Amino acid sequence: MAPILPQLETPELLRTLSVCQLQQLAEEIREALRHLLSTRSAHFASNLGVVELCLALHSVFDFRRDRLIWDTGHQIYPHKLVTGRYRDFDSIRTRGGLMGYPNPAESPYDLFMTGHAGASVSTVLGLRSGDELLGESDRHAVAVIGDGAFPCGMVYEAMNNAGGLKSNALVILNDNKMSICPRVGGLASYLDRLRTNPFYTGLKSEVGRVLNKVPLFGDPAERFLAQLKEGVKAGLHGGMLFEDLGFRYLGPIDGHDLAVLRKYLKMVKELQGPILLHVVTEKGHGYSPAAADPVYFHSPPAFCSDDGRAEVKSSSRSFTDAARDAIAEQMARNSRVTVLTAAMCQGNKLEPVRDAFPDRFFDTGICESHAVAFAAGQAKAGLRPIVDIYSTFLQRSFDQIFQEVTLQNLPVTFMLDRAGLAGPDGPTHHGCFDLAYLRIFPHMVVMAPGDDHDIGAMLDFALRQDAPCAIRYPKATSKQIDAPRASIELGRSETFHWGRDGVIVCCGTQLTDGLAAAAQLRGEGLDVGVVNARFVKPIDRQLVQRALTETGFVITVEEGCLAGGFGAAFLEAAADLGLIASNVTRLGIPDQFIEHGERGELLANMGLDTAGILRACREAAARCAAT
Ligand SMILES: Cc1ncc(C[n+]2csc(CCOP(=O)(O)OP(=O)(O)O)c2C)c(N)n1
Repeated sequence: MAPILPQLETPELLRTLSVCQLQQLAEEIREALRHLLSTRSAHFASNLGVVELCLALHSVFDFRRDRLIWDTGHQIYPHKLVTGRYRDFDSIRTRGGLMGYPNPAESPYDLFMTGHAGASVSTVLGLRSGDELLGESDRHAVAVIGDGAFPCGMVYEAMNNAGGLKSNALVILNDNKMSICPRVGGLASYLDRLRTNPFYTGLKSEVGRVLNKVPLFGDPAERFLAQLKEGVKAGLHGGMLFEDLGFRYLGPIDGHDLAVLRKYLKMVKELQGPILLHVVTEKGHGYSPAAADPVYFHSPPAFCSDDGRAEVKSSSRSFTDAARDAIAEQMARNSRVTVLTAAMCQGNKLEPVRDAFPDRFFDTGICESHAVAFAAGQAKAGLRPIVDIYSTFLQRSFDQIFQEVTLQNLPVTFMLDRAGLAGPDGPTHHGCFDLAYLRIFPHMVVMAPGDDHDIGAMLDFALRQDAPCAIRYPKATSKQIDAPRASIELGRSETFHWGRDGVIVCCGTQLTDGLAAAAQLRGEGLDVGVVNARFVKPIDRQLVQRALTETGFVITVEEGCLAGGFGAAFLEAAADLGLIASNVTRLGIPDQFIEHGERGELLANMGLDTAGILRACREAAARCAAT
């Protein structure tokens, strides 16, 4: 048969295809995904798992009017392929190309730009409510959410609301038994019980057969669905959680059987009130290495071999490795130290810590606000919890950092990974805001290591403080500065060299760029010093005083937003000290959301590399010379 995918300009065509043609299309989509992974790292296993679900949805609903939100959004690739983006697909996750997450600027079929888990049920409910109030109740609203995202607290806030509103909202639970790592917690066990229900396992084929005979609408369909539910309930030997919340529960059904999926979707389309359709899929479906190891294939490096594995390169150490090793060392030294992750054990490379200290390793699932409050409880009880978390996801815990941690002045340590530009994941994953949102809280100590050495030293320092501390570092290969190092002291920067003409004050790992720039400027006859700021809060006031009185110009450098960040803190300190700061240039992330692309190219684009620092120094020196 002729390939279908290249001809597919819009998803409307899907409604005219037979199940057989849809199956062929599913294969073509999987081939496109495999091909993509032969060129670059991308989300893979999750996308393989939703191919049939995506096709079934687009062939039953009309998402030009109906509403569809893919929770988190990392499993959006099949949706992109069938909504007119096949031709651009090879550009995905590259600068200027398609985003790896939903993006309304790319397509009207993407309603929200997302990347953080757990918001889909809320936004779908809001869309539905808006459509009802605006007289467009014919528009269906569908959220597809994975079992990893499903335990997010917000999902239950939304389900509670939906149950009360009795909204016509369809929530499809895509249950593949996995978050990035195997799912954890009580809800995971509950879903296991639903999945292993004898009614589902034993009668699966029977259901498929009966389903063909059931009319789609009206009383017979209702009776059929009621019977199914009774069967599931009987197998559960207990209450039905979702039904008790006001949802009508349907399933579990086979998420790779296009005929069954389409039949169910057509039926639920006609039903009133909130519905939870439980769809069982296999993460990595259709590519056996991914199905066998969905953790590795969640977002693997580009394929190099037939089994999809990447060549094992001489592994360069990353800041994430440095943080993990420092955590392991502290846990070995002190039995009160615990580590918490919110479903990011793999991303934070914590597996060896989990295996070495199973009693003191806590995976809360994708529940960042809970993780922080949980850590506060541990700290109050006398432990020394480390919350190991991506900068962007800690945003979910803003209020817990305020109330449970800093207001109580509890010694919780935050290790913020992926601080700064996260690269190809783009705006939802960049960690631009942490310096600004952490330094506002009384008691909080905020640090940014200048290199690999600082990470271990800062963690050691943090665990000796009687206060909350945060240490933020980027997603990058770690760098080590070859020079004698000062020990970490609260609120003290580290000066490598003082300059007559100017000083570069680096907050974070652009320190090596600052040193390289200063070395080059020396060759040009400019004496520019380099300082490792280390502390954003408390900021080193002695440094501020000296920089504004004993040298020509100051360049502050940070891989974080300029609004409220380190440079802003520097200017505030200058004002408090009554000093004029007109010779200060702040380099950092401008007041805009930053696109996706390789971290290096994004940094270069905003002048946060050696060349950018050089440029800023030369301009500042020229201004000084002119006055
Ligand atoms: C708030 C938040 N925390 C963490 C993540 C990182 N993350 C991305 S996908 C994922 C697993 C999601 O599991 P699930 O929803 O079951 O989807 P699957 O990949 O299994 O299809 C996690 C933890 C995130 N995107 N958002």
